[in-house]
Amino acid sequence: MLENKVGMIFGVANKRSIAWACAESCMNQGARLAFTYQGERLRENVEKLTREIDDTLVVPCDVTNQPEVDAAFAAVGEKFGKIDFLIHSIAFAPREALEGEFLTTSREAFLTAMEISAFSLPQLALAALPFMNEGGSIVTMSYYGAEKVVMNYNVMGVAKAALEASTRYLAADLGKHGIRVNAISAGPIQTLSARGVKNMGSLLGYVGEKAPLKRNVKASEVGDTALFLVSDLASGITGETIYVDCGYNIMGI
Ligand code: 0WD
Repeated sequence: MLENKVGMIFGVANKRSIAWACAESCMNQGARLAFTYQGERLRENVEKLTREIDDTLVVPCDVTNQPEVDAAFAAVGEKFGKIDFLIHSIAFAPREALEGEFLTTSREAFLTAMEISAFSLPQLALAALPFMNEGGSIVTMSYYGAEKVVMNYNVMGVAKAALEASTRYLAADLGKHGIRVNAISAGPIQTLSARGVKNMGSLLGYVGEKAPLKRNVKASEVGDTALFLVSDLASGITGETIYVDCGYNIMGI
């Protein structure tokens, strides 16, 4: 399905990362991929995970470092000559902002969460534009806390709301270039980032019971939806937020 397509994957921290599930789904369908990692801390993990992959590229890219972002795109452009799709699967907020009341969020935590979790989407889309000369597809990861209050999710919910709005504005800007932009609103999954949210364990239990499918979603299911969105099967879809949450979001009382 993705033969001759080149993708750039942001947000692999380890094998549990949603970005890694997306990468596996896309590679199974023939995509060639470039991976970025945030800082030396994660370099070894990503290099180990990607060691067996033929024809790949692994480059550092911390989104708070613009020269590093530019260098990452230049390296991918040089190796592959183009980018067909981009998976944006990164977010961050200081741990102390992910518990207690939203009311007391510091200016610093608010701005950090917004910069890394929301601004990075238009930032990376702009950097990708010169390389998406045959059109393209951009997919980002959101969460239900963007639209409803989820205890402890706090400033990350506000950042996800900005991310979903950014998805729509980018879709409007980039449609004329044949570039589609969509978000996946994933149900809770036990990953490194998720462990930063207080009481994640009980949230998983609650959601798994209440969701129509009576379970939590798997990272591979999010990966397969990302595959669909970057493939030509989704050629008429842009600006959407698609739920991959075992149906949790449709439930009322
Ligand atoms: O329940 C979940 N796990 C859900 C996650 C439900 C719904 C949405 N999401 C979202 C997250 O908010 C995030 O946007 O999915 C995305 C991926 O999250 P993940 O796979 O759950 O978490 P993880 O494996 O930790 O990947 C996120 C990565 C970072 O990992 P750590 O844990 O080291 O912070 O985002 C990257 C980093 O690799 N990241 C950055 N990348 C570039 N520059 C930066 C940065 N400044 N900061 C974090």
